Amino acid sequence: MIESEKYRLIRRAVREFAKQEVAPLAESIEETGRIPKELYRKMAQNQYFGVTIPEEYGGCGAGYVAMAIVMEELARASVSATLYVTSPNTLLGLPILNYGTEEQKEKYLVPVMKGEKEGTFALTEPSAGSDAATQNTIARKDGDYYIINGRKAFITAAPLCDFAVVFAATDVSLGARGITAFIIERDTPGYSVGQPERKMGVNGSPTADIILENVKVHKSQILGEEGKAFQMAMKTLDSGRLVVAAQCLGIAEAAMKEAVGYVRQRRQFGAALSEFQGIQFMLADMETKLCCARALIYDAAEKKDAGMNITKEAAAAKYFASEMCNEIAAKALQLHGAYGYMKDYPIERIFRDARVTTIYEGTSQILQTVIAKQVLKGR
Ligand code: COS
Repeated sequence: MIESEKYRLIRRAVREFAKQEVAPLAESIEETGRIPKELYRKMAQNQYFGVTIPEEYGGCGAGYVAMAIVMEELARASVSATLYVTSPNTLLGLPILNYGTEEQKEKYLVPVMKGEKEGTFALTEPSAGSDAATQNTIARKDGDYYIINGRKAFITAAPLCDFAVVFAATDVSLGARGITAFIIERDTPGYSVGQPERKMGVNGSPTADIILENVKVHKSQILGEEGKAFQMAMKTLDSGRLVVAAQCLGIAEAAMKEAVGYVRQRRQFGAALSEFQGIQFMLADMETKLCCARALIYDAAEKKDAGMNITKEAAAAKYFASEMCNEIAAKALQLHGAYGYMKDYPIERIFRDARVTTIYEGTSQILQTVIAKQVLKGR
């Protein structure tokens, strides 16, 4: 299916865009800490922010196989650039699309698709990472309003965003069933953003805390139903994890390309490294794992497009692909020897960018528990 004419055309177009528009800026994106406005505008124009979002809200409704292709191709050029694409298509866009009122979709989703507004998904807290249901951000009802206090941590693009979908406990005694999501605009009194974190990789997308101090929001800013936001977050993460897996595939492809290019030209002991069988064994193992990840990812994407539940498939794809891209990036760096440790070679950045993928949108260990739960339920 991914070799059909339709998907081949999409891949060719995105690959060309990544090569012409993104790759030449990859280093400067890291240095400036964000993608240039012009690139952001071009991404919006190409509808990369709405691959999974229907046309009526400004997307192109091309589905998850197409989304995986877009992610894979863009990630080959710049992982930071893909972070601007994941949020509108999954963590931010899907809750608004699937649970928002028409008014909320018009006000928040449509401008995001056009690249006129940026938003983010604020679930994680300093002490609620893997244990996402134990929210310490509290929303206290006050007539038609809620007063929200708390701190959200490691929030993607927080310094750039106009609004956030913030998760908060409206009834702590109910645990996962007492969590509600609110759309909160950045200029609401009491909403502030922390200093951008100093990160190991993906430095072209700023990450920061969102601090909420007596933030007063009207009940019309609730996204979905009161107390139902945890399930909403989990369902959204199923799609998010699939898209991160495709990002990992692009990272691994980039690492392979660097490794192959290097071992072909580097000569030691009178021969190119590529002529040594030990090196060939390494490349063979790397390529085999990459192909396994590709199969898992596109199988999950086809199932998602067919309307199936992909909790297990998305977790397995992200678990395998993120571990795989770290292994391949590490081996590709190893094949470069000391040169790979130098910032002059792209593999140094690829290696650092890969590292976060086994952590965000569910650590490998959490994904193992998700997969195990599904396996035990289904047999
Ligand atoms: N789809 C729909 N509903 C889901 C779901 C899914 N994939 N996963 C869980 N739920 C529902 C459960 O059915 C349950 O609903 P009921 O209360 O109606 O029974 C509810 O959510 C609570 O589920 P569970 O008991 O499994 O919750 P836990 O607190 O044990 O947490 C994990 C489950 C650990 C899997 C979850 O907290 C998680 O994914 N943590 C990682 C968070 C993460 O990825 N953070 C990254 C932030 S975004 S960068």
